[in-house]
Amino acid sequence: MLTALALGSNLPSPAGSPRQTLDAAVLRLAELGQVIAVSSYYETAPVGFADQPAFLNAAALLETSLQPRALLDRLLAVERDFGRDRSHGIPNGPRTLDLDILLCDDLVLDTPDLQIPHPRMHQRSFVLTPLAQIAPHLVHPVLRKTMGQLLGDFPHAD
Ligand code: PH2
Ligand code: MG
Ligand code: MG
Repeated sequence: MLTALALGSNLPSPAGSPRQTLDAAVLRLAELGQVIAVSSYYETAPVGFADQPAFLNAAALLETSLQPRALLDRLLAVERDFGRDRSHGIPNGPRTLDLDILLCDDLVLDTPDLQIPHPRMHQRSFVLTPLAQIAPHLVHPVLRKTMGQLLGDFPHAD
């Protein structure tokens, strides 16, 4: 299935700076399927918890035969390999690496630990800006708008 992923980092990881971390994370994604596209890296102001470093955010398209639940487990393992520690994190706080599933084809899934589409993706320009760069015509299966349209809905899209 064609999967859209969000990548984010705002702390150094064992791979180095956030930029080096995203570079290394993309290489790990290639172990999970075929990486179809990777966006530019965007420096973004933190959303939700302001007192933390700026993020580096990106999006990727991954063609994978893994089912979403299995893909999530693999992404969480990659996050851990890059030093992500979920045991004492502030919600929305700083992280070495965040890998989120945004969309999987036109699947709609609502389980306690995995919701697809990502429930906040359409409210976050740090997600929509990179995703609309690489997949402007991809359609949100619930809102029935393209990524380009969702980004355009932002009054102050940057
Ligand atoms: N991730 C969050 C919370 N806030 N802000 C930015 N700019 N980028 C993120 O990736 C981000 C965030 C929780 O996942
Ligand atoms: Mg996230
Ligand atoms: Mg996450």
